[in-house]
Amino acid sequence: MTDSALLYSFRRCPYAMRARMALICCQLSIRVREVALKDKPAELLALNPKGTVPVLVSGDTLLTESLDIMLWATEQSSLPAAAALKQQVPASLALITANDEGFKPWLDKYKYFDRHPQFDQNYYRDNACEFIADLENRLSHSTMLLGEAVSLADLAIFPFVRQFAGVEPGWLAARYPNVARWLDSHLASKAFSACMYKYPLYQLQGDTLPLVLAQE
Ligand SMILES: N[C@@H](CCC(=O)N[C@@H](CS)C(=O)NCC(=O)O)C(=O)O
Repeated sequence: MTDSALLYSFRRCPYAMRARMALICCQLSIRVREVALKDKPAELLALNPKGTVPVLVSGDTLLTESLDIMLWATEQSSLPAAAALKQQVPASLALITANDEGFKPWLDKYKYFDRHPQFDQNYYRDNACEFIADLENRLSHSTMLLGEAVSLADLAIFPFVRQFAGVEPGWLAARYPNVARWLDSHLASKAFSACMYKYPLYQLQGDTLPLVLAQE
């Protein structure tokens, strides 16, 4: 089934990145449709009325949450890498929830502080750093967040820490060296290079073909 699986994706979206990372680490063969968030194909909106990416379609399976796609990927593969990702799922999910519900909203405010003038940028950064400090503590004891092996938590969280690191280049590395080392190891991986491959934009709209035919 996985040969026919299709992923609607957006290259710079951290949720889509984590889904692509899991699919790549599990070595699944997936067709990718890179969409423009400002001009979403009608078929994507029909599949996912929430209008978000990533979305995965495989046979009767339709997944519209990045975490579900990650878990699905680990179930489709019998590779050791997938087995490793399947370990510590409850611990991974707890950390990912802390990322998505705790860290991510502060990250957005830190990044777009000019849209949130109630406080200054440092205030938002300080709040985001509660989560970063927890990661630093974990990574001072182990190479990856939940031990020595790459877990779902690592793959799901590093795209968001990448965004954090990009707001003020050099700031993270100077204060959280273990997080910076961990982030760099993911950014330097072959899997991440594959994850960031630049696909041409998928532009086919639901009504493109009939319009073309009508003009002839
Ligand atoms: N909970 C969703 C969140 C996905 C999400 O918010 N993706 C963003 C892009 S990073 C999106 O598609 N936003 C819709 C838009 O910008 O129109 C998931 O984990 O897949």
